[in-house]
Amino acid sequence: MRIARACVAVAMSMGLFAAMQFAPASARESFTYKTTSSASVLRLRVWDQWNLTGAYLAFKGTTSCTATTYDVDQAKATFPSGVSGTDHWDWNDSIWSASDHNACDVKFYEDTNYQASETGWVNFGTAGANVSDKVGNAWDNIISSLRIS
Ligand SMILES: [Ca+2]
Ligand SMILES: [Ca+2]
Ligand SMILES: [Ca+2]
Repeated sequence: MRIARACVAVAMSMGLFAAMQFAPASARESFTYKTTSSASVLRLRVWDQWNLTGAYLAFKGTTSCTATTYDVDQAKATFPSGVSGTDHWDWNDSIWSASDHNACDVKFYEDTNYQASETGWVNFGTAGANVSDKVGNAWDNIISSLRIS
């Protein structure tokens, strides 16, 4: 009986492993945040995988960012989470890469509502980069809010 149970447990764990191997790269959904409904100027994209892959959050405004960073152009105090069908996603602590556009840079925060540690202003450029390459891998899977300027 013990052996049979062990076999079932092994079979189940192998099945789970196989399911993980063939699961889509990301169970998250992509979102676009606009300062107004007509906003079309891309300012920032953040991704849930390395090298600008997976699902993304996009941020758009009606203008490019202003040249100065003290006047913040756009911000997000919390990231989305939820359920869609059988997928559960949570963007909190999930950003791995980013690109910024139209004169924008970004500042990341460890906690929601711009709390705890912050990165300072980072220029990812339109080609983008991994967060770990710009500010160190301590910032992988930790970002919970951001500002764009
Ligand atoms: Ca930039
Ligand atoms: Ca966090
Ligand atoms: Ca600005």
